[in-house]
Amino acid sequence: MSSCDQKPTNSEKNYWPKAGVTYEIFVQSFYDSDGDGIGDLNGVTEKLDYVSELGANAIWFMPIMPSPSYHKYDVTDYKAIHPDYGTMDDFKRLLDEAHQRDIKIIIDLIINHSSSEHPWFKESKKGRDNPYRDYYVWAQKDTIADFIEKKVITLDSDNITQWHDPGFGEDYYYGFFIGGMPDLNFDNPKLRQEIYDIGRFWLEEVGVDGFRLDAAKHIYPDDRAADNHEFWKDFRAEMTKIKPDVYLVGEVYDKKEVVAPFLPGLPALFNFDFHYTLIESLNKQDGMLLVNKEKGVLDYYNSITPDFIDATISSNHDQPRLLNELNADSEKYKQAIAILMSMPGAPYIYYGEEIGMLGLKPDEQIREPFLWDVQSKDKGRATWIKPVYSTDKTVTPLALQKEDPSSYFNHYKDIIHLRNSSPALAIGALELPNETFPKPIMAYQRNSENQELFILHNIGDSAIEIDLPKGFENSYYQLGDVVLSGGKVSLGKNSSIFLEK
Ligand SMILES: [Ca+2]
Repeated sequence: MSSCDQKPTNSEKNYWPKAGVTYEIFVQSFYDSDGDGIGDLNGVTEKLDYVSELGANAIWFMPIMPSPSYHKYDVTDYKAIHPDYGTMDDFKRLLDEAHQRDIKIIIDLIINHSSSEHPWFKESKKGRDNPYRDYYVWAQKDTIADFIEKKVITLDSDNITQWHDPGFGEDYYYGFFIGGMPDLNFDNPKLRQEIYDIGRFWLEEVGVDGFRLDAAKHIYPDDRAADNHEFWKDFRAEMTKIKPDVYLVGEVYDKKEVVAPFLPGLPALFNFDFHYTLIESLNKQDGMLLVNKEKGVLDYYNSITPDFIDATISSNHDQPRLLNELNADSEKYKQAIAILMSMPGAPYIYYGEEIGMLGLKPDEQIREPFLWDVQSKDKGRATWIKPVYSTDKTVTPLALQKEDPSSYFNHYKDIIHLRNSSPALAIGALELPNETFPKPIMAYQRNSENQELFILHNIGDSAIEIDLPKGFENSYYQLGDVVLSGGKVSLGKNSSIFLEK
C-alpha cells in the first residue's frame, strides 16, 4: 500500500497550548509584501491562511523589535517594531487577523541582554555615577582578570570571552554571548521593574498571547542557578497578574536535570533532547532510543510538576535544517515529522521545514528565504540574503508542492491535521510496549480516554515483518510501504503504521 492511506477522522480540535502545534517564523525571510527584499509583518498577515491550512494553532515570531542585527536578538528598543518589519499598527492588525483564525501569537522576548546600542547601555558605560550604570553588570578589571577569557564553550554559545572592555580601560562589563550583547543586571530592582513593564506593554497594550524567553538559563551566571529559577517564578507571577492565561516558553539549552527546575517559572520548555535524539535514533536506526529518552523526560518532569508543557522540536533557527541532518533522505525526513506528530508534547515547526528547505551553519544560511513559488512568479520571496542551500534547484517551491499529493508540504499538512483530530495523538499518555521488536522498530502506545493507538515505525533501511500487537488490528494511518495481512504487518524502509484498538 502506498503512502498517506488514512481513514476519515474525528473533527479537529485546538489542543494549544498543552499539545497544539506552533509554527516558528523568521519574519525577515518569510513573505515580503512591499518588495524591499525583506519579509515583513504585512507579509505574515497575508499568509495567515497558509498557517491555518498547515494546521498550526500558534505562531512564534523570532525577534521583531528594533535591533542593529539581521537576526534581532540584540534589542535597542523593547517597546517598538523594527521598521524593516512594519509598524505597531501593522502588528496589531496581524494579531487581530490571527486571533480571528484562532491562531495565538507569541513573540521572542530577549531580556537576558540588550544590544550594546541600547540607550540604557550607552548611558551605563558613561561612568560609575550614571543612573543606568547598574542596569548592567560591571566589574573592575583587576577583580576579574582571571575570568576574562575563561568561559567554557556551551551548547548555546561558542564565545569564550565573558567580560568586555568598553574602551575606557578600568571597568569591564559582563556579556555572556558577545560584547555586543551586554547582560542586564537582574539584581537591580529598578531593572526588574523595567522588564516587567515591557512584559505588561506587549500583553496589555499590544495584545500578544505570550513570550518565548530567550537564553532563560543565563539571567544569572551558572553558579547562581537557584536565582535563575526564582527570577522566572517572579516573572511568571508578574505576567499572570496582567494576563492570567499568559503562555511562557523558555529556552534552557541543557539536559533534563538542568532544565526541569525552571518548570515552576516557565511552564513550557523546549525539549532539545528530543531534537538530538530524534536525529540520533534515525541515523543509528535504533528505534527505542527516542521512545525511552522521551519517556524518561516526561516521567522526570512529572515528578516535579504535572503542570508542564513539553515543547518538542524537530529543528529550529539555531540548528542545521532537519533534511540536512538526515542526509537529504526524503523518506527519513517524512518519517521524522510523523514521529514528531505522533509523540506527546506541543510540537514546534520551524518555517520552511514543511517544504523541505535546506541549510547549514553559519546561522544566516539556516534562515534563508521561504520559496512560495518558482522564482519568476514569486512575488513574496525575500531577497535580503543570497540563498546558498534553499534555491529553486534544490527545493521545490510551495506552489508546486501543493499540486503534488506526495510532496513534503502535503505530508506535513496531513499528519498535522491527523494529530489535531486525534485525542490520542494530541493528549494521550505515552506508554512503552510490552513486546520486544527488532532494533529498527520504534514502537509506542498513545492512549487517551476515547482512543488507543499503537504506533510502529520501521526506521531501518530494509523491510521488517512483525506480528500485529494484540488487540490492534485496525489501520489508522500509514506512511510508506506497509502491507497488512494474516495478523502480520510488513513495514518497508522508513514506513510507519498507526494501529487503533
Ligand atoms: Ca518588506
